[in-house]
Amino acid sequence: MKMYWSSRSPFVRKAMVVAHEVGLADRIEKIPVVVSSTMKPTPEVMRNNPLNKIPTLITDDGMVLFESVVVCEYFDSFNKGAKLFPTDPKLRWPALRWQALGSGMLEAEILWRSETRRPNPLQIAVDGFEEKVKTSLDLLEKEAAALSAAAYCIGHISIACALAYLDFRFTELDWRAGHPKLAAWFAEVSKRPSMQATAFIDV
Ligand SMILES: N[C@@H](CCC(=O)N[C@@H](CS)C(=O)NCC(=O)O)C(=O)O
Repeated sequence: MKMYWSSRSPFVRKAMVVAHEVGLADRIEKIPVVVSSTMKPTPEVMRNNPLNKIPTLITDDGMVLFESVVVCEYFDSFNKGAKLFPTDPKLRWPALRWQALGSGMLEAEILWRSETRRPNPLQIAVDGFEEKVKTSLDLLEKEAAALSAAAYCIGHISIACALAYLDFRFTELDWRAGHPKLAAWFAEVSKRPSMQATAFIDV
C-alpha cells in the first residue's frame, strides 16, 4: 500500500496510529508530500484525490481511499484483535462520536492556525475556531473518566491526535490548565507505542 503522507499532518498521524495498532505500518510505503488548503493543489495528490487532502491511500488492489476515518476503518478491517471500530452499537456510537469530536477539533485547529498566519487575520473567524476548540476541551474534561473506562478505539485515537496537535502547533494555549483529567488521560494514551512511533516532525 502507498500513502500520501506528511510528518506534520494530524490526519495522517491518525491513520498511521491505526496502522501501528493493527500491525500494518510496515506494509505502508509513505510518499512524502507538501499540501495546504491555502496553496495551489499538489498535482501528484490531485491525480488520485480531487480534494487534494492527505491521508490518501492507494491499496494493493489499486483502490484509492481518502478521509482519515475511511482510511482508518480500512486498516481496521485487517485487525485480528479487538476492533477499533466496534460493531456492538453500545460501543460503536460512542466511539464514532469521539472520533467525530477529535476530527472536528482538528479541522478547527487547522483553520485557526492558517487564519492566524495570514497578515490580517479575520478576527471573528479566529475567535470562533478558538471557542470551538476550548469548548471541546471542556466537554472532554467532563468525559475523561468515560474515555479512560472505554475500550481503546478510534475515538481515543482521534482525540489523542487533536490534543497532540495542540502541543505541536499551539504551545501558547496551555490546554492542560483547567483540564487536569483530560491531561492525565492524554499522558497515559501518549505512552502507547503507536503514538510514540508517529510523533509530529516539523521538517
Ligand atoms: N477531513 C479530512 C481532512 C484532511 C486534511 O485536511 N488534511 C490536510 C493536511 S493535515 C490536507 O490535506 N490539506 C490540504 C488541502 O486541504 O488542500 C480527513 O479526515 O482526512
